[in-house]
Amino acid sequence: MTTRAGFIALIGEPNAGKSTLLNRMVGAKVSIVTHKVQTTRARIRGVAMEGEAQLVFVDTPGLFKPRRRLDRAMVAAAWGGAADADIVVLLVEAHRGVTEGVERILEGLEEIGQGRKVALAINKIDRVQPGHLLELAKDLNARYAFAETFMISAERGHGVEDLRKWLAGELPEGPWLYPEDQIADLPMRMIAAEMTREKLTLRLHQELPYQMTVETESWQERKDGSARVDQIIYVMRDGHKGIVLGKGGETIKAVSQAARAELEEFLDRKVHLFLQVKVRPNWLEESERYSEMGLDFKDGNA
Ligand SMILES: Nc1nc2c(ncn2[C@@H]2O[C@H](COP(=O)(O)OP(=O)(O)OP(=O)(O)O)[C@@H](O)[C@H]2O)c(=O)[nH]1
Ligand SMILES: [Mg+2]
Repeated sequence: MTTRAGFIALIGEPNAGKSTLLNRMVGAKVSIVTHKVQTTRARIRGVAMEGEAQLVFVDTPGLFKPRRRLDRAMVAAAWGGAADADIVVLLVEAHRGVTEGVERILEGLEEIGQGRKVALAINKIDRVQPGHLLELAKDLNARYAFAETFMISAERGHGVEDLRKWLAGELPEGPWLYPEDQIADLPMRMIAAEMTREKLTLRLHQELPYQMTVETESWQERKDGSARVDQIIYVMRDGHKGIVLGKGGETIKAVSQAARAELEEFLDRKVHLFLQVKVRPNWLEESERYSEMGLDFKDGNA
């Protein structure tokens, strides 16, 4: 029996559907998904099996023009993920086509693509007429020598099977990198913080999701088999604290309930989740916040 294993980095513009694709490949929600851009902040690995091949998918933050320190650290993490991978899959949104952002990523690929295969996945094909797709595939292939092109809908699952099979065949021969039943390697406290951040992001408007972060401060196992999880939501201003709490605390209550339900489902046991909001005007410049997110603080230097 010849086993294969390796890392497959999913890259693309914010909102391209990278996390959705990772979750579909793994068959579980490992990485959070929202309709807003810049949801994923660090590299998140998810493991999938295809025959004798172990595919370790690396979800990355979207690639965009960074402005803040956090943006720079996110973009560095994304390119770093691509540089460490055996295979890179670039996701491009079918209905948006070759945007300026996609052009910039193609430039970056000239270097990162050296020494590894790069596949193109045109995603969200459910949003366009099939006629557009061939033209877009041709255009993109004229700009970069992709090893293969796939038309997929990460959300609905179209084309995902073909992509997985192709990736399995392209990975190097070698022993598996994770135990067969492992699907993720992010610590549970981080997964739990991400779940809360997802629920907050879905409820908060405009810039607020980009100005907050969530950390799991403590995790206690209880004798009855349940877990007590304490998390802190860091915001930058007093006004933001009020928005996160909501009238009579209704927003934070709803967020807490939704996050707890998801966490309980993931762990298959009871969870007591306690959320606290703290104002920390400078959290975007604190190295500890970055290590909690799984990002390199130094990468955020201008
Ligand atoms: N119609 C449609 N929507 C999709 C598809 N794949 C993903 N989406 C939606 O696109 C939005 C962004 O998906 P994500 O998976 O969070 O995108 P991402 O690339 O991880 O985004 P960032 O983490 O911000 O870089 C979500 O609302 C998804 O439900 C698809 O195949 N079709
Ligand atoms: Mg994402």
